[in-house]
Amino acid sequence: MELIIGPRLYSTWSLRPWLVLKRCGADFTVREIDIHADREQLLQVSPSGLVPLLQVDGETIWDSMAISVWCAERWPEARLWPADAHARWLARSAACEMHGGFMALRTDCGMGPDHTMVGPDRSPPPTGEAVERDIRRIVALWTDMRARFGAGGQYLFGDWSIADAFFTPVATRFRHYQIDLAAHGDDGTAAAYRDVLLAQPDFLEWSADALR
Ligand SMILES: N[C@@H](CCC(=O)N[C@@H](CS)C(=O)NCC(=O)O)C(=O)O
Repeated sequence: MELIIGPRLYSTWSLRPWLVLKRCGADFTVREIDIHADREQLLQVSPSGLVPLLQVDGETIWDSMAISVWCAERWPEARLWPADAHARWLARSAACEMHGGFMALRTDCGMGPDHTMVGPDRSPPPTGEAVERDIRRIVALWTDMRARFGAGGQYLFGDWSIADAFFTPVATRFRHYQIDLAAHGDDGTAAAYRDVLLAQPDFLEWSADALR
């Protein structure tokens, strides 16, 4: 089984299914393609011209959410969605909102050049109504889900789930762009959750590999 990804430094879409596969304990190899410098290699393997892709059982599964859902089917014991039905409905809603939305945040706060960067070299916070709206919405979503379903653990729905994989790149953006969550309605819950995502061991492994 091979996961084909873009450069670890900025391919946020690649990070998500990689975290999910790690969580499953999957035995997989990784092929990193420089998607801008090596378009030819990308187009040879990718029907959509995008990464990530999972090559498995003679098929190429494309799209980070499709790969994550495939993992949830293949490894039910990994409990990639919450066991509680209400939590599960909303975990899927939250992950899908991230997968399909927050365009202003994505546009104004690109992942590069270095999502692991901390200290004085970090980028200044973005300005603009649309990105402010996205940040407020994420703070409200995180706060609400943590309050309702987070009691059993540190993650959005208690135990780690696919929703956490999808929000990890948001946490890196909040750190990199020095976004003051309190100024966007946070009572401390969202900042604490951001820090949990940034300290998750698999994410730290990805970050270390990215800087190698
Ligand atoms: N909805 C897709 C989005 C994938 C995507 O946009 N991937 C970016 C890399 S982070 C890409 O392959 N870009 C290559 C290009 O635009 O040429 C998913 O979830 O996998």
